[in-house]
Amino acid sequence: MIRLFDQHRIRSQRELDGMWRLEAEGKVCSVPVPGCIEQLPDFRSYRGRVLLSRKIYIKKKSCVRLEFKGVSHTAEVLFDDLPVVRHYNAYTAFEAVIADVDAGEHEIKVWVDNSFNEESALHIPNDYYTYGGIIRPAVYEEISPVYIKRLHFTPYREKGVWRGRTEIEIENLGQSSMPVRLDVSLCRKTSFCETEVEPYSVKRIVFDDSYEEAESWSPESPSLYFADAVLSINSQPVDDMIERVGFREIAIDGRRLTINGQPVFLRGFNRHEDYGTIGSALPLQLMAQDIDLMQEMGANAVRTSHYPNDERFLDLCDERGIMVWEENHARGLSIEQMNHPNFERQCEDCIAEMIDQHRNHPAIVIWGILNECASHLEEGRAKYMRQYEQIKGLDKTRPTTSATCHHFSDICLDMPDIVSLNTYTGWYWGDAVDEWHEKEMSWIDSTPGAGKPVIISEFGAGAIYGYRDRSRCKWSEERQSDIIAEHLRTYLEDDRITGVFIWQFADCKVTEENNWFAGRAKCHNNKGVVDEYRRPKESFETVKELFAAYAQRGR
Ligand code: ADA
Repeated sequence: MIRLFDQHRIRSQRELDGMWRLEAEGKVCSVPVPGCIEQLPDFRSYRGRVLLSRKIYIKKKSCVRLEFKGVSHTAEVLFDDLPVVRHYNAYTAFEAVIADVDAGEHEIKVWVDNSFNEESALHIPNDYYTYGGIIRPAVYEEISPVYIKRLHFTPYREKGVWRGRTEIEIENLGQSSMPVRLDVSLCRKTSFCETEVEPYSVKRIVFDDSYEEAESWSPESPSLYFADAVLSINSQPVDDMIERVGFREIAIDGRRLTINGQPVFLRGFNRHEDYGTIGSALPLQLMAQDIDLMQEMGANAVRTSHYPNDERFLDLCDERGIMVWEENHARGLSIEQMNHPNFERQCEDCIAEMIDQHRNHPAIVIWGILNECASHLEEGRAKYMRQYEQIKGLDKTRPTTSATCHHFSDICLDMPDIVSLNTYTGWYWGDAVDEWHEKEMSWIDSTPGAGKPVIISEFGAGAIYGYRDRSRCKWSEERQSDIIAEHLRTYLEDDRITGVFIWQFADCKVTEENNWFAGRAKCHNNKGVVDEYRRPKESFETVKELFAAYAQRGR
């Protein structure tokens, strides 16, 4: 399954799922796609390049479009042994369009590299695991030489009525100019335009309509609509694209985040895409189960720590009214790591792809960057500035933030719309949570972050599933429950806070190449409220009880 709805009725699209041939180091076997190579007996801790391949059959001479939703972490794709695209980063989609492909059998090869090589600035040994493989769905399509490249929808309110700006890009792969007609339907409104697309070019067409019958999207009532674009040549439909959208406006009102003018309180979890037996290639069933468990605890938000997530997960959040803080791929990078020659480009590529590919999801309410990177240094500040500016240049409709761990020393709080703090009082350092919190809030008031909404973006404690100890000592489920409860009581009572994200939803695997993380029991980050197999720890009930108690009070 590619998305939770059909994106095409006219375009021929088939999924590249199933068993692919895997060749590496003289071994040949087969691996399921989507899937992680680590699920194979000979590749459980493999780091390096593998070659994945399979055949496809093209019914009639056409242009072929390949799209990979996620290959971890670097992909080099060949079509009939010709290189067609290269992509870095496991967490954003990429495509290749190949013109004039003859009917018949063709071969797709993908060199996949998950090594921590010198080219990689973002996939490095870290407190999560970089798996290997085609970890998310992939498709191949037979498209018209003139086709719809993308559809972006931006809702906005005007004089109490919903309006929407629909931007559509049409690409002409052919050598002659092409007269086309474009019809767009949304929420019982249809618009069309007729135009000409020059050879070898992309043309952008913008519709801007009012939608009097549109119901607002909100966490309580997540109404969704299909924007359906059809491209015709000589009155013959040749391509289409369907996107699912929602009518809602995000804003900041004083210290509160608002949706459609209503203040919201984010009761959330940080969630890695990682599951005990299958790594980062979660199928829809397990994504849905994760959201079921988070909602059972009373959560209404999730942070995609620390990278853009699978679109099917975002589709589920759209349908369930789960608010999403999505962020670019970065975790805990020092200024030396931020000075890696590829860092800026790899971050900016990730931001551009994340926003281009995910901006239509109404559930995404915040764009985040650079979790716990060098925001306490002038050198780091310049890089933060560039990334915030890039986001605002691409999408002004969502607030920005970045989770900092530079308590009392962060020098970037003037940039984001929301101040976000990762704080591990009670786990990494002593103090009473409320005392530390007051010190932190006073410090913020002395910075340019004063008066901005504040999110406590991480707090929590480790616990080994099944380890119970009446002394409530460290690593027991009881201690984790106590620490999370103390944090929640402090933050849920504080109306200067507009949201909390518990670290973390589920235990996740970490890399052994870094001693600090490898020191973690089981080589996992054990701060999950459930373990890597989604077995609940004692804190599951504690969170459920406290989220429920405060939800009744509008928190
Ligand atoms: C940091 C980081 C998380 C995780 C956490 C921890 O806040 O943002 O990814 O590593 O620490 O468990 O220590």
